[in-house]
Amino acid sequence: MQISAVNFVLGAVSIKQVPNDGIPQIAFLGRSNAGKSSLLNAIFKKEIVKISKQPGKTREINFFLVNSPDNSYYFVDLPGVGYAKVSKSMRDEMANRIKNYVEKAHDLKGIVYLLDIRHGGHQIDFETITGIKSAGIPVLLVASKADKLNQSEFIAAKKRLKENFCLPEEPLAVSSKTKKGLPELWKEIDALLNGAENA
Ligand SMILES: Nc1nc2c(ncn2[C@@H]2O[C@H](COP(=O)(O)OP(=O)(O)OP(=O)(O)O)[C@@H](O)[C@H]2O)c(=O)[nH]1
Ligand SMILES: [Mg+2]
Repeated sequence: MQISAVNFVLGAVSIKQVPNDGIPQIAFLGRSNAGKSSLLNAIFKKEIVKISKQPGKTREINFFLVNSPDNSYYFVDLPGVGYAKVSKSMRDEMANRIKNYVEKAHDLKGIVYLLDIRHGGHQIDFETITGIKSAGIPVLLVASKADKLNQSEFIAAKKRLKENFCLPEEPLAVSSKTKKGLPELWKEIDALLNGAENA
């Protein structure tokens, strides 16, 4: 997909602020520090999304309006799930914000769920993915930070994720640093936008 323009539209803190204008939305979710914001910058080919070495950086539901020559979409950067180093009330508030969004956003077509390729999946990942699926939203599981592993570790990690998450095939692995897997990710996002079921 060709992008002609990307603009930050708003950071929503409640479902009332979520755009409800019929433009399809694709959201990016995963544990804090999984690389959601970096991946969006890599897709957009510009540093429009704030990232930081400090996990828990993204707190709002951030909407980016993406224009391609034929269409418009929102790409949505969600707060990280399960970040331990914020207060329990803040963690609960963010979990509720995500849950409300996933359950109530009319135009949400699918969620790209990022997992750091070096981790096999945590309890919070399994729980969150189950929650999204029970809300009827398709989930595309994607392994992030592929550049962090050597070839044999990479092969083993993808196999492990397939087994742990009972996937029909090995997950797509991407790197925001080297741009590995980004063309394939576009194809998968296109399928979500066109209503294909995943994972
Ligand atoms: N080597 C490498 N580092 C990455 C990659 N993607 C992200 N990072 C680094 O991982 C850290 C976290 O990245 P973010 O994109 O902020 O992660 P996030 O999932 O948005 O984090 P929260 O906003 O806290 O939920 C940053 O230091 C990034 O530079 C990648 O593909 N390769
Ligand atoms: Mg972020």
